Amino acid sequence: MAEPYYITTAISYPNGRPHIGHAYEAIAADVIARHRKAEGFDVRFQTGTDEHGLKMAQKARDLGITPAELADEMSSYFKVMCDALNVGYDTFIRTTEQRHQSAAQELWRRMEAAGDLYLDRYEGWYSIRDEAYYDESELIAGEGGEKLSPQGTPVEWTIEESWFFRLSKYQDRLLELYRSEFIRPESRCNEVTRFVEGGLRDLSVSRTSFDWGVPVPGSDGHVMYVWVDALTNYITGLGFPDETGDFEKWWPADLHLIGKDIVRFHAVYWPAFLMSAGLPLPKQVFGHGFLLNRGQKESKSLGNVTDPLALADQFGVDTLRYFLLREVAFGQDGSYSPEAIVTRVNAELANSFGNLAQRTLSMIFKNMGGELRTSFELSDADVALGDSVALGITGLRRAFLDLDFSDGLESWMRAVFACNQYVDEQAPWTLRKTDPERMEAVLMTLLRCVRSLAIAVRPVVPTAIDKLLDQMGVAPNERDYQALSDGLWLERLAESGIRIAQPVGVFPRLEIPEPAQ
Ligand code: ME8
Repeated sequence: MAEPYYITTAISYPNGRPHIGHAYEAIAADVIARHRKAEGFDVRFQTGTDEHGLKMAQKARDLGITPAELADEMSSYFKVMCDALNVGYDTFIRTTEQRHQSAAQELWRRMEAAGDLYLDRYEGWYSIRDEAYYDESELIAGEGGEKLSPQGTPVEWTIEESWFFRLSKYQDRLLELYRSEFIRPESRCNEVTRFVEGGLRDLSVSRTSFDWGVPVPGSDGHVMYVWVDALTNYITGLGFPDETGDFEKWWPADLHLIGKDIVRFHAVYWPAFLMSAGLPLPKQVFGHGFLLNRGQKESKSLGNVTDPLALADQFGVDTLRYFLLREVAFGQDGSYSPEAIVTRVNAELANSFGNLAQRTLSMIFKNMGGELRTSFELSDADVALGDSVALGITGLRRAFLDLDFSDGLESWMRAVFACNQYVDEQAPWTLRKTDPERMEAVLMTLLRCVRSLAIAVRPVVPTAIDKLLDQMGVAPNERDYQALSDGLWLERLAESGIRIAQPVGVFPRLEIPEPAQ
């Protein structure tokens, strides 16, 4: 039976429309999910929206609507974004769903039963934007000398009666956990380790100043701190508190993919809540970097906020996906601009791989009447090319398993370059007159390489690759990595008499857009 693999993204605040950071995270998670499927895992992929908390309540008030109305409208845009970007989640959780309330309340009861919750008074610096309290020592000074959170957001001195979670009790167990590969990349693991080594204070986990949240069981007037509720989403989607069925099959999650700003919540609070409730811990938390617009953070005041769907419309969904994973070293911050997208995609997808595939198919169409051969004699050069391609693909697979996408794609590109060099050296267009049999062997060698390279990169650019594989007569159920060895394909070719028709390019060259007037 296939091994289960459960991956989640953060659930986004639907207090506005999705931005490029949301698109980046969703695309990366989708590529991981598709890659794991191609590797033969049984994959479950969950995303969703985080609809409670003060941030949502305040935004709704500003707009003169209820938080539920705001959540309903905005949450739908996140689903639209996933559909538009070909992000194939299995579950989309909304934290205002009844099933989620039940799950969060059950987690609460278990933490209470473990003796980890107590009532006290809370005073501290609270950032509504981050939905987090900060210690005085963590604050930074703004331009006008005002106090700001470490994320640069405004903080207010807040006093309220609150339930507390005995976070301090879990310090040693958490530090022990960080000695495994629980937090990645390493730099984030070091940050969190230093934070926890500095000593943990108990965490305020309920609010009385507003009611837009999950009610605390048996404690009128208290709603749960939004992060307690939000983190629970990862098990709500599996049917918790029912611990049979999906929960049993998929929990613990293999990977929580999140941005670097929320690593602390996932690597400190979440495992501590789970330890308290006696539930297994997720296997890994990966904090990816931030995406910057020409090196700058997007913000309404700078007027540089990009709608990810407009970007996808302009450049194509597959090409945007490829660019984001290829350009940014996963885990670090990255920058994008229309020029960078066009340059990267033209060089690698259009001119290198696209051109290779198009040249190969059209030469087979023109010079062999589209008919394929299943037996041909291989020269040393053909065998060497096959080896280079296999090496490139092994490099991609290994790097992708390690979430090192840009390295993986670089390895794949090296194999594409080897193919293009082979075409130039073998010059099949001259063989046509001098040695047609050799020409056929060259074109078939290329076709085999194109097929393998296409299958390898399919998790990143699924739509274009499926169009290409359709043109090559590769059956839809023979596009996973198991099909990389081409014995099966050649056998089917022999039976089916597939022909290559006049090919249609799948990676068009892009133009750098004119700057807006
Ligand atoms: O943090 N580049 O929601 P959110 C890359 N609801 N990633 C970015 C980014 C950028 N410029 N800006 C944000 C929340 N992100 C909580 C999560 S999970 C139980 C609750 C990432 O809508 C961010 O790091 O502010 C996070 O992983 C995700 O987008 C959602 O951010």
